[in-house]
Formats: sequence, structure tokens, C-alpha cells
Amino acid sequence: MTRVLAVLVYLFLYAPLLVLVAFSFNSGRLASSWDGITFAWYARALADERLQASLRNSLLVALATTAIATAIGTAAAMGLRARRGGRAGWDAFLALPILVPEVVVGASLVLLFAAAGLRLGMTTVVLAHVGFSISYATLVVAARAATLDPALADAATDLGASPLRAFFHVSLPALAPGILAAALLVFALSIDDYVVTSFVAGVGATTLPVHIYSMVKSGVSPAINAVSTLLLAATTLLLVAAWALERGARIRAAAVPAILGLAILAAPFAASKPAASTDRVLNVYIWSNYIAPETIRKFEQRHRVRVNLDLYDTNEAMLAKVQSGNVDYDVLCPSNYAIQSLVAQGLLRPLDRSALPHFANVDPAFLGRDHDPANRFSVPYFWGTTGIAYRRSKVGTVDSWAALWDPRHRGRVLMLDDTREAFGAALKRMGRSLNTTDPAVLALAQEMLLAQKPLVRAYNSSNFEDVLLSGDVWLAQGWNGQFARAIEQDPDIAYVIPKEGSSLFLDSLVIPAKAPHPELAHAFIDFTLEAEVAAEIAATMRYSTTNAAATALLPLALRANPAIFPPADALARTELIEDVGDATPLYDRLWTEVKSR
Ligand code: N2P
Repeated sequence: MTRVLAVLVYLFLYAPLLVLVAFSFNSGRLASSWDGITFAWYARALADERLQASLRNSLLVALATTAIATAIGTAAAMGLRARRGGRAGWDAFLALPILVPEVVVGASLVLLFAAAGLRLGMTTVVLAHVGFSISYATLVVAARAATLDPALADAATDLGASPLRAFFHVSLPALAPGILAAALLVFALSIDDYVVTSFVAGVGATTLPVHIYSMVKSGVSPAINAVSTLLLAATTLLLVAAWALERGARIRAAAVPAILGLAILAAPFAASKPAASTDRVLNVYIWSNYIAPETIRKFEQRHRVRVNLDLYDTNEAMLAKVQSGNVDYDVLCPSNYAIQSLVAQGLLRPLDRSALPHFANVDPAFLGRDHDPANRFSVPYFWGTTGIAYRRSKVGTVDSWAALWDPRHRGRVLMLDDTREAFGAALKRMGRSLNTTDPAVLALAQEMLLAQKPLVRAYNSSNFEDVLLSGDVWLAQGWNGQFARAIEQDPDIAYVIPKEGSSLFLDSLVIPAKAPHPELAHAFIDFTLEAEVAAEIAATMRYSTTNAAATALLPLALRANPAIFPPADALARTELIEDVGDATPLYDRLWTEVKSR
């Protein structure tokens, strides 16, 4: 009986990992069906330059962290041992950082770095990793140190050795397995940290876990399973080595798993041809699913530069990062209402039109809008609508927001994880403007969203179309481009702009006031304005282009697709989301309450 229980517990622990490993070899794209064995995802993952760059960053950070944290940890362990008496209190202080939630550590470090005037980048990542690994390193070395007989070092000093000599010749060799175990543990902790790193990474310091997470955001590809399996194998091997050393195994015995683990991490470098060396970089921060890696690659080749691409899923997330002031982005893609607030805060740089010869390709219908009347700061990129996509076979025909509140759809509804869009749906359902600033109306909208919560399976603004495709939900609020792609994959899915009306968005490229590479930023924006490039972007992403010259180049099927270019009567029902100024904090608070209650 106990044996059966033990098997069940281990299965519970390891089943998700086993599924991940298995599906990294699945030749089909979907996790719902097994289509045969392939190594293609590994080949794809190993050939991905962005992945290699992030792995390179991860290795650099992990090596630096290991060296620094292990040295400090060893010194601390020796210091603690020397202080006989009163140790317990110090031990507790050491263990504390291990227990402090990672989000707290991340958020406080961002504040600290801002106060110290440090720009977020590789250095801040290393500092953060050293910070959270010192405790682990100290505890592991201290455990080994406790088994040492202090009389040995005393004997060496009695025989005339200096304390330093006694440490290096007597204590250190005896401590070596503990130090190595600590080093391996620190390396493993650093190489797969996500939470703290995502706070302090800034641009150009994307590590492997951060990259994997952004891959998930731009659409789930089984290549992620392959990368994750490699990362899993490498960390497991390193931890086995650390564990063996702690158990007193010979260093040579532990070397086998350690070297194997490191070799797995080095594999992508062996598989890659050396990247074209270039020190010109451009930091682009844009919506997920808004530009294809292939398009970025073309720009990189043409200008012999490297583009750091970071992705976001809400204007609020982007604004928070840009307002924090210690990130170095060159190009952003805010929605109209976010541009209003960026301009008001003086955070954008006026554009140099002479550096944008293809500006004339923009459809004049999208120029001179309220958020930037003379287009001094922004160049339109994509426009689109928010609506509901649904499974016809499950819910019939949908034409109203009420469907997202229908108790029959309990647990089958997805809402955008986006303040203005979620409130927009509720407000439209009430027949109100989605730009209302009336606190009483907003309180009612909040009540509606709270009442809807039991029906909602997920709040998601990144890969909502995948959740619908997978069958997990039957109805999803979301943005039209990604839904257009879903409909092509599964004709059971339909998209509608509800009869009560919905939101319209207009997203533009802008250059932050403090952009470190404004010239390249102009070159990039102009590149996206070229008719062929804009057409490629629109055709791969399926959002609606604001580029008149590109529209003419789009395949007829796309131009005639009502999900991408909705009929006039549906468009007439939409309303542009606008900056609500002083009411913004109210919206934010009400939305946080909906999510947390
Ligand atoms: C991108 C979604 C479209 C952005 N993933 C809506 N402004």
C-alpha cells in the first residue's frame, strides 16, 4: 500500500515534466494529439539566434554569480564558524532571503537600482542573482564547515602557518566538496531564475527563462518544450552533482554529471555559426504577435545591427516600464490613449520626418488624430477591433456581450487581462461609453465584472486565441488579428463585434525621449513603412495595416476577410479608447479589485 502511495506521489510530482519531455518529441504542433516522433523542435530551437543570445546571457550571469556568491558564501560560512555563540540569530537572518517572496525581492531591487542611478542590464541581473544566492551558498558551505575539526587549522597556526596559509592549505581543501556543491547549486539557481530577473533585466539582458516566457507569449511552439527539456536536463545533472558532493562523493564521481550538464548548456553554441559581430543595437519594445522574427532578421541584416526585441501585452505594462525611467528602449508601440499620456509626461521624442522617407505610405485616414494631431511623435502601425471569438458548435451564434455573462457558459469564458478592455466590455454592455469617467457608472461596471468572475476561466491578453483553439474556452474577448489566425486554423471559430459596440484601437510606433539610438530607431520605423515590409508584417500577423501602399499588396483573401477589415456598419459601432486622465488610477484600482477578490 505504502509503495503504491509513494508511486502516486512521485507521479504527481513528475507527470508534468514527463509530459513536457514527451511532447518535445511530438511531430504535431498541438499538445492535444500525438502525431509521431521527431527531433525537429530541437533542431529549430538550436538554430534560433535569439535563443542562443539569451542562453549566452544566462551563462554569463550564472558564471559571474557563481564565482561571486560562492566566494562570499564561503567567507561568510567561515566567519559564522569563527563566531562561536550567538550563531542562531545570524543563521535566521541568513535564511530569511530564501523565504522572502521573489516578487518582493524583484520589486525592491528595481527601486534600489533606480535610487542608485543604475540602468537595468546585465550588471543589475548579476547583482540580483548574487543577492539571492549568497544565503544558499553560505548554508551549504557552513554545513560542510561544521564537520571540520577546528583543531586542524589551530594546529597549523601553532606550527607557524599564518591564518591565511592555514585557511588555504588546511581548511580550504577540506571544505572543497562543500564549496563545489554550493557553486553548482548557485549556478542552477541562477540559470533558471525567472521572477527576479524579469524585474531587473532591462534591455539586452534577456536570459533564457525570460526568453522562454516571451516565446510562450508570442504563440506556443513545441520548440519551447525542446528548450525546456534541455534546461531541465542540465539543471538536474548539476543538482545531482551538487547532491553527490554534499553526500561526500569523490569529486571525480560528481564531475561526470556536472560536465554533462554544462555540455548540454554549451550545445547551442556548438550548433551555431558565430553571429555577425556588431556592436550596433536597437531595443524594440512592442506588443506580442505584432512583428515576426523573420521581419526583424531582415532589418538586422540590412543594417548590420542586432535588435533586442521585448514584448508586452498591455499598454499599462509598457507604460510602467517606460515610466520607471531605467530602461533603454528605442522604439515602442503604444495605443493612441497611451501616446496621450506619454506625450503629457514628456517621455517621447519628436520624430525627424526627413529620416522617414516612406511616411507617405501611411493611409491619411489614420493621421492627425486627437492623440497626436500633427503626428509629431507617432507613426501609425496597426489598427483593429476588440470583439468576441467563439466556438459555433458549442454556443451557436453570438452577437452580444451578454454571451460573456450567460450562466450556461460558466467556466468557458476568457476575458482580456486588460483594464480598459475589460471595463470596455462591461460599459458597452450597459450601453455606456467606454471612456466614461463617472465613478458611479464605473462602480456599476465593476459590479458586473465581479458578477462575471465565476464564469471566467482565464484573464489573458497574450495567447487568448490559443486558449480558444485548444478547446479550453468557448468564448473569448480578444483582438481581431490573432482571432483571424485562429479562424484559419479552425473554421468552427467565428468572430463578432457585438451589437452593443466595442473598442477600436490604433497602435503607433514612437521613439522615447531618452532612446539611446534615435537614428537607428528612425531607420527601423521607416523600414516598417516600406510597402513590401508593411505588407509582410500585416500578412503574417493578420492585424489590419495602416499602410495604404501595403494594403494594395495584400492577398485578396486577407483584404476581404471581415475579421481583419470589418464591414462599415460594424465599424460604426466601435469607439476609440481614449486617455481618461485623472480617472486612470480609479480604473486601475477597480480592476485590481476585480482580479484580486
Ligand atoms: C497584440 C494585440 C493587439 C494590441 N498582441 C491591441 N492594442
